[in-house]
Amino acid sequence: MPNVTDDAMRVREIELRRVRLPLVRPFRTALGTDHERDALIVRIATDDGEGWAECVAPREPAYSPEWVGGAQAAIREFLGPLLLERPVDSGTVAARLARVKGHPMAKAALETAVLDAELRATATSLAHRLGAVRTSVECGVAVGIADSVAELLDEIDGYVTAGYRRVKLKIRPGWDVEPVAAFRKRFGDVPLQVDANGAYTLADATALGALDEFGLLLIEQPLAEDDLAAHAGLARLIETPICLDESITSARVARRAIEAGACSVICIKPGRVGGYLEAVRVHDVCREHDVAAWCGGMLETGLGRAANLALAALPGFTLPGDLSASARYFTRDLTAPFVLVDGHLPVPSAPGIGIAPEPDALRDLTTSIEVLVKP
Ligand code: NPG
Repeated sequence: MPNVTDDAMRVREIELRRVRLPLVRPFRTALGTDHERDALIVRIATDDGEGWAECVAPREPAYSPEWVGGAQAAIREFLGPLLLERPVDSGTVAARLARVKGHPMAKAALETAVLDAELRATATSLAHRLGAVRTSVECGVAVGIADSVAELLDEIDGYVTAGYRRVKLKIRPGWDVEPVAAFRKRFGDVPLQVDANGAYTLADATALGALDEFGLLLIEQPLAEDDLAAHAGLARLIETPICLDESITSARVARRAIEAGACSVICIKPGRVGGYLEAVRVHDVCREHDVAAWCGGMLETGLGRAANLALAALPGFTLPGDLSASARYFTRDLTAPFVLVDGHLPVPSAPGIGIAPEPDALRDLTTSIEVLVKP
């Protein structure tokens, strides 16, 4: 295990706080329907100051094996004690936590909190630390499955009018060609991509090939996450570029997927790969192979969004991300709201992740608090 550097800091306390934010409209996907965001917010207290992070684990283990209650338990039982044990710095958090298998979203939250504390103490922004080259990023919007195509088009109309630079439609068998064709008819060549969350099989190749004529930017995770070979097979059968999300759990897997011909685009989510530092390594693999990348979203509050904006400002993020304004998700965000300006959101430039929860919002939205200290 790598040695901690002179910059190592002692984590005195880990606060695990659950917050509940109703969504402005239900978000329906092939995985289920979300009505609210039940998020785990991590705050660490160190000798050098505090650090904040949002754990992206969703309410149910439907996207991946992780869920918010499980992430909290993993931190309480195993990951938290490892972090509290002795001083640590951001570059060694992942190695410290590696003896616990899995739980990338829980690990990512702890690493981000350490990064935030470290960067605040040295007045450095996360964007600078990660290698950002932009001060604002182009935004896309993800649109859930609707009750009817007419309702879907109405919802999208609001987003296109608001200035989003690309739209992502959630699809599943029976809700694919029809909404895509209707979108093209109504919105012309507005950049469009679709996300299946693994709902198809290779036997659906003909149905997926029917999307070829619509000039989509990409189809995200059409098949099962553990089947790179099937994605490589599908890539030979359809023209729409294949993007992987759930399948990409590390930089090593990203390299393998690209080399296997399983994808030509990658959606990078820090929580899915265990943190922002590994997310940068996935980004580097994409650049090395000339593979397009974009930053995914998991209905984060402003806290998680701030950090995602820093990541999306790296040069290899060549497509708009699932990075939307606070108002697309919540009537009241946990932080000062992110507001879309000309289809872009600003990359936070203040130290650390560049934002902290608003005290009143934090108080009003909290449903429970648990504090871990060194035994
Ligand atoms: O804008 O944050 C956003 C939502 C983007 O569609 C989105 N996320 O499958 O990528 C996904 C999906 C998701 C949301 C997955 C929540 C898991 C939890």
